[in-house]
Amino acid sequence: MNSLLGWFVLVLPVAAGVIPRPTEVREGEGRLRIEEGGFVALREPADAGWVDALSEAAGVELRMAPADVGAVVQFLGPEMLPEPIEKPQGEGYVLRVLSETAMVHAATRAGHFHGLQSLVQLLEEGEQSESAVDIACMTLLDAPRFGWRGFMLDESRHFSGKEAVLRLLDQMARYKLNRFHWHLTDSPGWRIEIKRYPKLTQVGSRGSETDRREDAPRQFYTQEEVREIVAYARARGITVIPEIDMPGHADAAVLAYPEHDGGGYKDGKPFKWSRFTFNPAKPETLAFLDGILGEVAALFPDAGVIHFGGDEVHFGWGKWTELPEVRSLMEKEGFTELAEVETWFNRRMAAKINELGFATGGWDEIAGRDLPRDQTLVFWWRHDKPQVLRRALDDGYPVVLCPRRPLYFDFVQDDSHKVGRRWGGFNPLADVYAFPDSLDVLKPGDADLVRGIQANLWTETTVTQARRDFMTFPRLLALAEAAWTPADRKDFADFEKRLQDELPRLEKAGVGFYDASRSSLEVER
Ligand code: TNX
Repeated sequence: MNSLLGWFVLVLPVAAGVIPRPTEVREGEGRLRIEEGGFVALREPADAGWVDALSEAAGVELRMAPADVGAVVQFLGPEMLPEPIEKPQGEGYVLRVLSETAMVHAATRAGHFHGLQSLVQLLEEGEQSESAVDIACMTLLDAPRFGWRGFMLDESRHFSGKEAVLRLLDQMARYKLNRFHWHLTDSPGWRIEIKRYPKLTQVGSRGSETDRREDAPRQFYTQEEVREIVAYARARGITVIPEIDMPGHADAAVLAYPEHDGGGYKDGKPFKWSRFTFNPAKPETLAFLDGILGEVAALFPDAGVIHFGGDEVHFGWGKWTELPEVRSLMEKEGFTELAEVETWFNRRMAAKINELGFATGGWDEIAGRDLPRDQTLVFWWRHDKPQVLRRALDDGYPVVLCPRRPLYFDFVQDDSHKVGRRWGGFNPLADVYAFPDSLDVLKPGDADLVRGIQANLWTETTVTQARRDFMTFPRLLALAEAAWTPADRKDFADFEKRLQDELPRLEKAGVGFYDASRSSLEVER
């Protein structure tokens, strides 16, 4: 019986559960037992929350170690690693589970934080008893494939609100995602308080894609809430990137301040959003946008990047020819096409963002505008235009890959689903997982410029939080593994197995998801 048990323990797969899959797992000998009341030695007392996270995962109460006490979990610098193990850098970590103690080695707080997440997942799947948990000994040597592992949330079409955002950040942190791109403004609603321009939220925050009533409730983040969310994210290793979309997707702002209207005619024809653009050439409008960007810069001091949209104006907006300020700009600069006006506007606003100390993020329309390569980040979204990505890379722009297919989470994930988008196909879990190795426009020499990958949840068709969850999970987990795990360690069948063990944990955390093995029904609203 004993020998049978021993054999059984030996063949138990090591680190079976960790998502995203670690770069390297070395099997150890024996098991580590963590008892009730065990000590955790932190690097910073401010990270006391890590002890709670470990306690919850272990199912036993652990305590912060006083100095010089033997701790069962220790966060250490890379210098404490025994020689033959390569020292972790940046966001990398080495987690050594030995029979007496577990040690997380890293050079940065982010590295320690990622190691913590792996240890939490190991403890959750450990052998838990009333007063102890035990886990197999092993060493994880782990580091991310990409530095930019992002998720974008559209708050304008439908508003998520603070509670949902904090919960999303918790989930992102668990799976080692590190960029939260916050799409805060768009045609249906303006969602961030700007003190200098109070009407942006008094007027512009009312309504949504599906609620066009003039007296619809206001929905936005106060500056205090923004600061709280940014700090919450920072504590979890996540940088929040604000997006203020311009010159298009401007209806909500223009409704509040009509003097900045650039018009909403598309190629001479009226369309749904009648105030779609800002006036791109009016000095007062540029000053207004500068004022907004100034407050945004102060609210997101560590963002590194301010995203200014730049999408879907299609290289000049038909209605602009009617604006006197545009006409005189064209005359003064000798422009013959509206596309030149859009380029001029992009360059003007990018210069402001750079002056504020940030790089400019923009949708892929901004490539080809000769913006400073070292201060611009291009978000490639038009999957049907691989040549745009190719050209941006050849031109030397750093890029984040977030093509509609397979990384737009407003696209359906199962062929039977009806409400979400499609474009010659849809975005099943397996396609998210296979990205970006499934892409054929990349060349080996692009590695330095490809900063990473990101999924975008546009919310036109996601009215409720239940549906936003349904569209986000479990694809967020596939995204996380695609962004973190080296290509040669990716294995979709193995991921699916780990995912089955993970779904009950999502459920416990109150997160909804799509699971074909239970029901293929779509959460439609
Ligand atoms: C395109 S992606 C847009 C968004 C929409 C999305 C819907 C991008 C830069 N613009 O405004 O919400 O498609 O899938």
